[in-house]
Amino acid sequence: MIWNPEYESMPRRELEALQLERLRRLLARLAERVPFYRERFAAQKITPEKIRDLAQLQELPFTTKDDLRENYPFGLFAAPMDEVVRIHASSGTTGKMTVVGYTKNDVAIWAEVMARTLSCAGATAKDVIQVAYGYGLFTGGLGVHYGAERIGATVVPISGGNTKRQLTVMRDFGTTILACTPSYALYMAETAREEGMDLRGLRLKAGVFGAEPWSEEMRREIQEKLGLLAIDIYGLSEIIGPGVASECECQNGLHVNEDHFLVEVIDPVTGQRLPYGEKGELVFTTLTKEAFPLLRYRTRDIGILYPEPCPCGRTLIRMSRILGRTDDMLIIRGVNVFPSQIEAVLLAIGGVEPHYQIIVDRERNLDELEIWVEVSEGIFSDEVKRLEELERKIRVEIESTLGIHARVKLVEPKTIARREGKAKRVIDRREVYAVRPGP
Ligand code: DLL
Repeated sequence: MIWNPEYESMPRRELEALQLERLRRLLARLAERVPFYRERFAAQKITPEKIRDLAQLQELPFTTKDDLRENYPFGLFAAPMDEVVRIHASSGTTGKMTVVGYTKNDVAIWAEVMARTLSCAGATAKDVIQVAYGYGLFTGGLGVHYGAERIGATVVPISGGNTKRQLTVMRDFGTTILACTPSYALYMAETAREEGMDLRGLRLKAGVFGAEPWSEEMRREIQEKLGLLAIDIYGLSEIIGPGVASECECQNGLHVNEDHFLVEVIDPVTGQRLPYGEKGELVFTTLTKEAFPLLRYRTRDIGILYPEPCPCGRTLIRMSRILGRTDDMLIIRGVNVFPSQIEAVLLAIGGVEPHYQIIVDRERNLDELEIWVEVSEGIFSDEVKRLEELERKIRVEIESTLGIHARVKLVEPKTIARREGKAKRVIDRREVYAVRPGP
């Protein structure tokens, strides 16, 4: 079902006129309320009022994750704090969080785009939606929650973790739609099998899975083991959270909610816009957000745009699944992790060398993080007890900074291979990015 046909199936010409009108309003708001943008427009001699055509968007500057970091925490907000009703955050490159804010109206728009997303998966007021994304600063839990309430479905806000209880709830409450990361869905399936429970015999009909990369092969496995339609949903905190784009029942590309988020694909090296069908970095402009609007935000996510009409009747453009990243961000159990954060923790501890290796693997459908660290000569010849203590300290520090558990292995000096040129710090054995580009 299409939640809001007026916008989701709007003729392209009308949609583009609406986008232009909203873009102009956005530029005025940025120039008026955000010193960062005002100064940037002035320095580049940009007069926002002169933008009269969507193609002119290409003349406007990008916003990057570094810009967010430099304006931490609220420097880019375009609404006074008394209008901000919610804050969310995700991890940033150097440990500084990316902080985002919402006005009442932003929360309402978020509920609207999430209602569209859930409707894409066939949700109606009759459904029982189990929200197993994390609640908290992460946008997954509350994002799905508000969308599900907007539809009038029955929401089960169980959050992540406690897998056996998830399964009991799924069976006893008659969950029809599951919302979690794709890897957690597979982990649930495996736990169910161990418990002698057949998920295919339950009432599950669809799942909205995202927040991390997955592949067509994983989709097949999830659909078979859980007996449901697995829908890919995409979003990022900076833009709104989940609700930026979602697959429909055709499972052939994700419709971008373009009346709220204008999407472009650019060459990540030159910054030039690429034609439809070409692979590049996804860039979003928020057209309606009040508290935290962003102009041409570079996501570092790689994808392709497909303008061809979709059989579902939505006219919103489709993007491929995410095909990679332009940076080295890893997503481990749904948490965004930058190798630089791990490095910062290690170097602050002392007794270890700046040589380390990060190994990410998937064991029983759960991400495992292992860190090999070289210790200094002096320490290595020490007693076992001191080494164990160091290992423990690193583990605890990693857990408290990144919020995820890591296995730590101390190795002798000079055991980690040195490379000329770029060090290969990360070995990711999960093969999460799809080989095929999509529709
Ligand atoms: O992960 C928002 C979200 C929650 C999306 C629940 C979907 C479901 P962040 O924590 O800011 O926000 O992480 C955003 O996650 O730039 C992508 O690299 C990655 N990502 C999100 N959805 C997908 C997806 C949420 N469907 C970052 N496929 C993004 C691949 C995804 N990667």
